[in-house]
Amino acid sequence: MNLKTYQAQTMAQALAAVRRELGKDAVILHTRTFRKGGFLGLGSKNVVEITATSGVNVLHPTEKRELLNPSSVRRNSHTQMERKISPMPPRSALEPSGPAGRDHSESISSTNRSVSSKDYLQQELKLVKQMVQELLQQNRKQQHPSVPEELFSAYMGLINQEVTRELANEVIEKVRSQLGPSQIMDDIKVRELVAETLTKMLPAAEPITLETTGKSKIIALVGPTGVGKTTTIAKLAANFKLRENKAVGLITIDTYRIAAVDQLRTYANIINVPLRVVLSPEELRQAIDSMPNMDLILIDTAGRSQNDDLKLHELKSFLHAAAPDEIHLVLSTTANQSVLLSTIKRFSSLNIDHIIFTKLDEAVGVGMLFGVMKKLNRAVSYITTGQNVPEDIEPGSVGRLARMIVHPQKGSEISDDNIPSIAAGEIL
Ligand SMILES: Nc1nc2c(ncn2[C@@H]2O[C@H](COP(=O)(O)OP(=O)(O)OP(=O)(O)O)[C@@H](O)[C@H]2O)c(=O)[nH]1
Ligand SMILES: [Mg+2]
Repeated sequence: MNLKTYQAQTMAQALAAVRRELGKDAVILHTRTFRKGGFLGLGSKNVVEITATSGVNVLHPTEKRELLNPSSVRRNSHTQMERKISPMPPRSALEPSGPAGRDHSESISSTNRSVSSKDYLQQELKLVKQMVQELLQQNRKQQHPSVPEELFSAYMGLINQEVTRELANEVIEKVRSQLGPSQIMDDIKVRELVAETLTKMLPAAEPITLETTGKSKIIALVGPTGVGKTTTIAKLAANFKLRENKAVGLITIDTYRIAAVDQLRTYANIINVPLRVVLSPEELRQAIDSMPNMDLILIDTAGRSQNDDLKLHELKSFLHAAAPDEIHLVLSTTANQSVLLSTIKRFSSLNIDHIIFTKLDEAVGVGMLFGVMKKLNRAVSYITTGQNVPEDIEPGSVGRLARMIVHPQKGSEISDDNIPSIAAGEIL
């Protein structure tokens, strides 16, 4: 290490000398001020002395720790403190700090140290940030080579909302092909188009439409246990009966649990609609025939595990006897995507016509529902958004789901200005 001592009348002059000889890499190790010359204290002059070097670069780990916590340095001895100062970035060490006093060694050193350590840490942080950004950039490019730079944040928005990568790629490619160079930078425009594109890619909502010929419409709800089939039937019955003024009949084949029948009977009594409880496919047919004047007959089924082939087979024979106009598969959005996909796989043997997504108020990721819709290629008839009967149900607007994805911060607040009636026609 090349140690040199510089003396001058002022700190500024001493620093200039250091800078001139050792250059910008110089590191100040020590400063002091003393009086020199004269006789018996008369005529002496202030001298500022700086000890500096240009050969120090390496920082020991323990010293780094102390730099991160300057108060620990302050507690150290003078000599130790000087040692800590040496690795500081040279430029700030060379900047004059404070007026020259009687003994600057302590104050200048500690000021230099705090200024230097701050600069040093800032530079380090900047470097680390830069490195992380470069790594992320590389990583994301490797993982998503086809996603254009400008649309990457829209793409990541979809992925964060659990839209599958394939679907997100498809959406972004379509959006890109529709936007000019200036529009592609417009975040709002991009979001709108993403929602619109997603909406168009999937079947439009198809809530129940009633026959105008006087024939009863027969709808069966099937699905795994506890997804909300019975509650949804109660919501539908209440809406059609009380809001649409339609004649509604209920049938349940869920006789496995006494509580299940009681649950539906309670709703039937409150809404004031007839309820038939049947034990076999034959009884089911008879029950339907016994309600000839109904606009709508809703059939509640027992929850079936998608892993229980026997019970699914039994359910099939009930459905065969009922010959419903539509079978709606009820899926809880609290399940994850793989559970939903395996459920639709097993229930697809029942010739599903529509999907009802329940528990959107507790959904784990709205985006995955698009993958499910695409996989099943069936329209959503309804979504349910809470336990309240009859209000927490609405037609399954794909547009509303898409807007929930592109504006996740607004969550379930996003609603159509005018949520259509439960029995409305085509809804986007
Ligand atoms: N948070 C929330 N809970 C719901 C919703 N729909 C139904 N539930 C609740 O889910 C639970 C199960 O509802 P059920 O209607 O009994 O479900 P199920 O599919 O008929 O159940 P099983 O007949 O046992 O197969 C109940 O506590 C309902 O209140 C919804 O949209 N949101
Ligand atoms: Mg039930």
